Amino acid sequence: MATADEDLYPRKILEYMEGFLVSKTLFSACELGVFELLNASPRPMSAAQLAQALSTSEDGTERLLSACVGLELLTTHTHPDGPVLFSNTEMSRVFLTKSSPKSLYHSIEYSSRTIYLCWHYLSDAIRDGKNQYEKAFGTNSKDLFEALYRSDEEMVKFMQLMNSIWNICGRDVITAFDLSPFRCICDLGGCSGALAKQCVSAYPESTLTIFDLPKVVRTSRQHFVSEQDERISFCEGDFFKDALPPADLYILARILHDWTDQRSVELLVKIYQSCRAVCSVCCAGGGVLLVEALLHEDDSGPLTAQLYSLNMLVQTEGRERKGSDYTRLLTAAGFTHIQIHTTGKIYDAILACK
Ligand code: SAM
Ligand code: ASE
Repeated sequence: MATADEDLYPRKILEYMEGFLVSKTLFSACELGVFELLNASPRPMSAAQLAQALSTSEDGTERLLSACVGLELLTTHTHPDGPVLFSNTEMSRVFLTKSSPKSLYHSIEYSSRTIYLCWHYLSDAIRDGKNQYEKAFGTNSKDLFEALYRSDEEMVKFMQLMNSIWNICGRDVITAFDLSPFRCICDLGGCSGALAKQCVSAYPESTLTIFDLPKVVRTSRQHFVSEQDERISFCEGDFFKDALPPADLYILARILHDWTDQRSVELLVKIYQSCRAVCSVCCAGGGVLLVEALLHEDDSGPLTAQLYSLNMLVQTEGRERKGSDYTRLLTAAGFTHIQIHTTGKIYDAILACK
């Protein structure tokens, strides 16, 4: 219950107003290598030692470390006659160091270097109703992914961003439904293959083809998917222009949210036409699995999906949608037996059959 004091003290507004200070503190600590250095160090370090090793000012470093303690990203150790010493918290060690299997380092880097710059033009994006690449980066390509991949370096950064989240919540979306009847699966726009790896590990009888643009497939082969992932193969192409590889199940993870309703239905119709009719257990035909951050039907949340929808406005041609919106798009393309599974984490799953 709100007390009189809380009515007069706008705690939430103050927190929102300065929320970016938190993001920027995290970005800088990651970019400067604070968590990496503390992880490599055999013992806790003082601000002076960190400043020396990172070639940063002692005063600035002290303030950054102190803010990281407030954010519970670092802990302190005090000794009566020595300086305060800092070490990583368990959360920082698991999620902020580059080599950890659950690292979010590259997501944070992409947020800092790309998303933060795009959000500088959020008001313009809302006014114009379209992404702001031209203002933010001087790119005037009409093709969305030519703008997103404006250099090879930027493409690799985007792929690293796409890669990291599936090590944290990929299993939940892949096992939201029993996909074992689908033996031949195609991950359209499968990118770095992180979700594909989760899929073949959860379904030992299935094989998976990653379909993506040629330069993405080349990079994925070189840097992300090893030869040991024997049940994963690749196919280069454009899913709007080229024939799709035949499959029992198509996965579209974070694809439709990049595109308008019209382009989404166009892609779903193509999938409907090339989807094989094999599964007699769960439904009559082949299927499609959508993986997206679903909005609640009554617009009440979740906040993450609402904010992601604004991000889709500044960065893409699409939006986040409700379960009923995806049902409408799938139905328009001919799909039936539509089942929605919300996971309580960022991404949810929708299975539809032919
Ligand atoms: N499915 C991945 C995931 O969830 O991590 C990646 C999603 S990412 C937002 C969109 C993917 O679609 C990128 O890998 C991009 O290269 C691919 N893509 C975009 N346009 C495409 C097209 N016309 N044909 C094939 N792939 C495309
Ligand atoms: C896309 C997904 C993302 C296109 C651009 C993107 C993400 C960030 N930029 O399909 C991942 C989701 N995160 C946010 C903030 O939207």
